[in-house]
Amino acid sequence: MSRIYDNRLRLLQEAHETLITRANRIILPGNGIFERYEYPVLTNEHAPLEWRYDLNPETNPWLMERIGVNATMNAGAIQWNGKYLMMVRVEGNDRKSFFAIAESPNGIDNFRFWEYPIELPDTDPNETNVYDMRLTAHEDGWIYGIFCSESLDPNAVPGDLSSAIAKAGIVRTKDLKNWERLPNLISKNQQRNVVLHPEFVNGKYALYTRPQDSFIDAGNGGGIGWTLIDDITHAEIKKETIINYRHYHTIKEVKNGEGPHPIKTPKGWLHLAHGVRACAAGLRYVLYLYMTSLDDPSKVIAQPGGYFMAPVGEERIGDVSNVLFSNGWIADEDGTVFIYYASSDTRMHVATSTIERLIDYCLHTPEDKLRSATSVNSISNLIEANKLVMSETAVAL
Ligand code: M1P
Repeated sequence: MSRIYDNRLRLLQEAHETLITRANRIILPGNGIFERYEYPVLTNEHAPLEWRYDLNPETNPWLMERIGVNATMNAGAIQWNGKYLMMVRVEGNDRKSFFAIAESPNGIDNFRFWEYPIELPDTDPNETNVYDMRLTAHEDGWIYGIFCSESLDPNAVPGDLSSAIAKAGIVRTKDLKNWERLPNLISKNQQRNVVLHPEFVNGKYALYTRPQDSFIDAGNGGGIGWTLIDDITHAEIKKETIINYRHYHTIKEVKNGEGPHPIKTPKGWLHLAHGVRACAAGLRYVLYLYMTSLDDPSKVIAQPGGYFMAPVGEERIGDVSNVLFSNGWIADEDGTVFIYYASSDTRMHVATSTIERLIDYCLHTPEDKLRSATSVNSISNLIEANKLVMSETAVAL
């Protein structure tokens, strides 16, 4: 082996191991609702060296990278055998995304990819790209993954190489290793951000949907939809109802999509979603929370106004800047919630909170009443209430 090869291998292995085993640090005091962490939990550099380098000194004497990884983003998440797993959207330098599982012992650092990426059953030669898988451990005993399956629009005019079709692909597994591909969701609209509810509703499978008129534009697609499915092995949308609408001059004016599947809490189903607005710099993606009824998961019972998380600092910058996107979170038995979110379509982060705090946030944050005057009113009401508390505290002292 040449000295160049030997030195580079040692440097690469040391740098990789140092990155993966780096301890993450909570950033305090935060806003009381959740805490961010100092380092991203996953970057393109976390991808195993074996995926990227030909490690044979005969065929790669300079130890050059042969297959580049561009981004690690938009990960589904699940707890598995006491470990925290992300189903990561890995994007290669060739722009193709694929899925790979990264595992951590504690949910906040030491995420390490499994040896191989997921080899999805390849059932459709027109399927060009796959991404943004939501994992749901359903009460039927299967773990489902629903993801976006993208292909070139067959009706695109000659020369238009951008128009695409988004469908919801469905896979299921019992061990996260062997995956069964089910037929794509049949829908009259294009679909992205489709999420399986973890319980049967009226004896049927329930899906959160996001109908859209075209690949990019929601068009008449009003927001987050809801549909009941008779047979998940031949899933078809027969009736779709919008349960969470887009609104003028809100964080979800342009697009509105469900994140991971909701978490069941004593006060209702807790939902994490993304809202999109347009501005001079392009689209701005933020995360928000809402709650639905335990009796009817399609009935909204709490909608705190504004965003829950928006990009800050380095999160603002990346391949698609000004984007936070989440399709994975994990609730521990002790009530801790690990929120996995991607920034700017580039890297994965974690934030932590608790079920109790997130419910409190949902139930006590004023709703967006859709006008500046009503927003000022909410602030004035808070100031008045605070004055009362402060004067009572002063009297007590
Ligand atoms: O680039 C931002 C996001 O754009 C799309 O989001 P949506 O489905 O809401 O339109 C997706 O391509 C998503 O993966 C991406 O992060």
